[in-house]
Amino acid sequence: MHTAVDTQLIQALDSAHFLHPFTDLKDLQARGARVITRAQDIYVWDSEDRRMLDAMSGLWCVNVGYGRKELADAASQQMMTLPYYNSFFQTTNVPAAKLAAKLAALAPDVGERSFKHVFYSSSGSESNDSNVRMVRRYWDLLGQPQRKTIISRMNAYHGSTMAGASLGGMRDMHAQGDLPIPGITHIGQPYFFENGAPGESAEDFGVRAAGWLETKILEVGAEKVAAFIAEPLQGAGGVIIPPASYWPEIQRIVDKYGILLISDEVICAFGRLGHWFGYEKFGYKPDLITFAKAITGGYIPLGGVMVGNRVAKVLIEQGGEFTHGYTYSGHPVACAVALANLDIMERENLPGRVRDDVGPYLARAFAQLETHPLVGVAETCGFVGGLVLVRNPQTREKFKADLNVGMVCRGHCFANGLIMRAVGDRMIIAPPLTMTHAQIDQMLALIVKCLDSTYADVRKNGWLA
Ligand code: PXG
Repeated sequence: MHTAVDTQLIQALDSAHFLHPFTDLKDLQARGARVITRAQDIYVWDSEDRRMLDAMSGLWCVNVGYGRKELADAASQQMMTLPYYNSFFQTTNVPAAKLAAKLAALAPDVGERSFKHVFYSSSGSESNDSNVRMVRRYWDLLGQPQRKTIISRMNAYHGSTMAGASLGGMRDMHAQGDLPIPGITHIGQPYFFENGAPGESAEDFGVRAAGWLETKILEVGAEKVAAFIAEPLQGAGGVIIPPASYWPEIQRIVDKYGILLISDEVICAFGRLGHWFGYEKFGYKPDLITFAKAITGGYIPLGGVMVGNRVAKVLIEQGGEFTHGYTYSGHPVACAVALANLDIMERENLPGRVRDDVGPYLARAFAQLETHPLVGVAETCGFVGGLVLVRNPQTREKFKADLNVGMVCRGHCFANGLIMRAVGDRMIIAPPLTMTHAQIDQMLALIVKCLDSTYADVRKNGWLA
């Protein structure tokens, strides 16, 4: 169904009044925003009725695909029953309580770190702010108030609030906000392609990169470190997949110094890596898990922190009132949609499907891209993928950053009806987990077409080696 939309009118209203996130507004006003009007399955349409294959699941969230009537029905029913009530003053609501129990049941039991409790927010950023509050409260309650420092990683993304952006390791964000806030420090990322030494194996590099955590702990003073926060794999940073040796070594180090481990799974949870949670894929044991995005398939905002027993026990038994929370903590409509969404994921076995079927299928197809003359490396993990555009695949020589080859490629993607993200010259995908083999083939054919067009451009411009 195509409903006519006046593109120019919407673009004019948009330019005049809507301050977009992470956007050069002057540039957007000059070019006009793309107006997205509807979506179904793995496709979105713009106001000119152009169809695009959404290989980014919206923004890493529409894991179940678009057009799920059950989710709309769950929202509608809950809105008519109880659209809102707070959970502050000794009150709860049915979906929030049921969802907390459901999440606790989904997280695998890892002993002291079992997850039986959930703290709700409405986004990943807020959830990470809650993490900072909770972690510092935990150490205060244990009589170690000097443990304030949280260690994170360069090029991590943990959100856009003051604490979220501080935890994140994006230099541009720090530069604009006089960040990070005190008590947050960063180590290098485990990006073998960029940071591996000549002759070093990926596994050796993984252990070396994890070792930067120990170095930092000792530099700060072990008795002052509260927690280490990391994404299982870095999403917004460009789908940086750590070598298999990385996480076990991180686990050894956090255990050695007794510091808390926060797994920011805003992108990696809910089937993305072929498991309910990303830490299962890499085999470590976090104390806290940040979630948002795909918990509701992106159909409505919801986020939160799953609080492991080690922390929950102290907060509950020794903490008294925790002076922290949001108007929308445990929002009944968002929680009802999340429950319906998890039902879909269970019924269609989406995590298992990614692990055993479409994930390996995508991995094989994506690896073929390494034969393309513009591609230095092409790798996947579950249902995310990243490839690097390079000047010379043999030597893996990069293009000069100011040529913006990634943006050239992204332009070809839009022109050819494919939505793919560019992070520098790393092209990334995170498609809906519902994709069929035929749709994966279709996506790969589009990717090849866009790579070919990009190659023709860089060749014409004389940018090749
Ligand atoms: N943690 C992680 C790991 C994320 O990926 C957040 C926290 C913040 O979530 P909210 O809901 O506050 O946005 C995120 C969000 C991109 C992009 O360009 C990625 C995110 C957000 C915006 C853009 O890839 N991830």
